[in-house]
Amino acid sequence: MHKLVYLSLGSNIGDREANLRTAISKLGEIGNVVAVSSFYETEPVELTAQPWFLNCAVKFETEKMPRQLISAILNLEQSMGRQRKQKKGPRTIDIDVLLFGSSIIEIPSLTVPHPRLHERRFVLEPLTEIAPEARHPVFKRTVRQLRDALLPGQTVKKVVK
Ligand code: PH2
Ligand code: MG
Ligand code: MG
Repeated sequence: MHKLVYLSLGSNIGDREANLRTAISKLGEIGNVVAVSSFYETEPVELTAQPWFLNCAVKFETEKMPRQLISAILNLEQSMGRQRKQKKGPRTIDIDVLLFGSSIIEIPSLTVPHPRLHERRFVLEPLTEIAPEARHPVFKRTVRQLRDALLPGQTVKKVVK
């Protein structure tokens, strides 16, 4: 039984666009990439003294269970040279699980829905592009409603090509 999963991808070290594209192609080894949002140039939040990010959202199908999925994702990040020097600091690639079907998951390595999903424009703007009607299983709001309820502040710019 496959599950529909939404992911947030981000990079702010090196060739950010190439990093996102490499990660998306490697995700194809873990499951099936169904849709990819535009790429967004985004102001860093939480830890603000770092370079701007390139972020996108990915719609993804996988047969893996949550524990297997997160371990495959961590391996993927590692294979792309991700180093964990500073919490929320600069990274070549970060892949976060936003939604896993309509499941609510609380295990040491993974909390789903992502605990900060609803307050991050860099997540909700790309996610609204590919999944406006997906529903947050805790807040019972759609992604579009969460996006529309964001307070102004964080700058995100769609990269137009
Ligand atoms: N990731 C963080 C912290 N802050 N800011 C932006 N704009 N994009 C990110 O992906 C991001 C961030 C921790 O994972
Ligand atoms: Mg993250
Ligand atoms: Mg992460």
